[in-house]
Amino acid sequence: MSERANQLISDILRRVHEAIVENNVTYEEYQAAKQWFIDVGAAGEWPLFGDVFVEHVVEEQAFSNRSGSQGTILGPFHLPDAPLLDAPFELPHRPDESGDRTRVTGRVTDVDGRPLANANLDIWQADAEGRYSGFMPGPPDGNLRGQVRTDTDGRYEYVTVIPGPYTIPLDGPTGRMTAAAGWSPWRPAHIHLIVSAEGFEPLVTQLFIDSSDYLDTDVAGAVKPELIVHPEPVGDGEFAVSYDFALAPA
Ligand code: MBD
Ligand code: FE
Repeated sequence: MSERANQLISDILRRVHEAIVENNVTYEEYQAAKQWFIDVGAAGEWPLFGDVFVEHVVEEQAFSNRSGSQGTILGPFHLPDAPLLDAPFELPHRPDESGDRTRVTGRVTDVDGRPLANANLDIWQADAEGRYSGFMPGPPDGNLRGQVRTDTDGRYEYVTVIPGPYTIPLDGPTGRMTAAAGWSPWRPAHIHLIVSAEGFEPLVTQLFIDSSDYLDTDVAGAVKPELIVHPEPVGDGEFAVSYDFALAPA
């Protein structure tokens, strides 16, 4: 028996019990909730549900006192072992990949601004239609997933396309719950990154595109103002974004 488990489980159940009493929950509502739990499991949506509705509070709590750049939630769509890219550092994509072509550049430093050479950036994102490779029909395996390393000045760059906003599946139990509550099911357009370097805390974060809808109504509650970027047109229909990451010591 773990005192931590006793404390946490008791506290969560007490709050559920209080919600039932305060809202006069009926037997019909209890049976519907039980069926909904079953449906979430059958649909394989517990990771989605957790990362959309719970993870942001864990992230804020875990890292509220960390120095360096802001992080945000990991979400359910990271895959390990994305290819390490060489110049010209283009995330793998289809020949006719839609979306505005964009070069992302910047530096990785420690919290005092000293450059970190050979830091790793593990990058993944949805395509222009909001679909993640490996999880949704459409994009081929590995699409818009890759890793790059910083040079001796701590500089990195990669080329991608601006992702589209993402909606949680509307026909599944998580989407049905969201619709029942009258909430928006959308996440604003974002690029995921894990920035890591020897001797530093890995930074799990996202960059949000400032022209996207839903920045103020992210269903996952994961937008932070410091993480919103403005892609600048650089001609020929292409864009550029610059963003620097400062890593906290391990
Ligand atoms: C996403 O793309 C995402 O980043 C999160 C956190 C949850 C659902 C979909
Ligand atoms: Fe995402």
